Amino acid sequence: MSIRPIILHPDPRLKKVCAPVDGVNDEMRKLAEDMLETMYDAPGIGLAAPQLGILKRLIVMDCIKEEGADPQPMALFNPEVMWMSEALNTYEEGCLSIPEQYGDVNRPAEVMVKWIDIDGAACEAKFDKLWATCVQHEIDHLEGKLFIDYLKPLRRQMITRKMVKLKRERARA
Ligand code: K2U
Ligand code: ZN
Repeated sequence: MSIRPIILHPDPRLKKVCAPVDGVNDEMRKLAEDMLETMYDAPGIGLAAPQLGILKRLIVMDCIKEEGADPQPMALFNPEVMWMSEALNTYEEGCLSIPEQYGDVNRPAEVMVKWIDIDGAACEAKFDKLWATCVQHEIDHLEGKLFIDYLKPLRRQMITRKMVKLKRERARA
């Protein structure tokens, strides 16, 4: 298992539509493990393959935040939203590719998602609360969409300008 560097916005790889995973093989299982290790190290509650520069439709999540509760790591290959509730939920989102920046995003409160799991089995489940927000945030990454795309243009531009400055400073360090 290895912790891999997380790509920071702005980066063209974060704006691409990712290709489906054709077959859950050992290479894809290793990638899922590395993504989970990278996510826990960040720390975060979700991570999408394009955030590691791999333009494949794979996301990982573990939205269990209660101290002492058992972790609930999930790897979802080729996730698809099959149904969305009409009810919406607002959550102040962040992103590991846009550190220290937050903004309110409205999303459907519940979603039904189907995917292929780490054993290659077809799965389907309904997500609510933070899991629903997270799975939609991660599937957006597979479509090249970031949470800042839901914010007002001026706020999005201000965040992007801050990230350009941060990346320039990190490159100099
Ligand atoms: O995709 C990512 O960058 C991972 C995000 C996922 C996420 C963002 C907003 C709301 C839910 C999930 C990171 O986990 S951001 C860090 C974080 C940690 C705890 C709670 C919310 C966000
Ligand atoms: Zn993100």
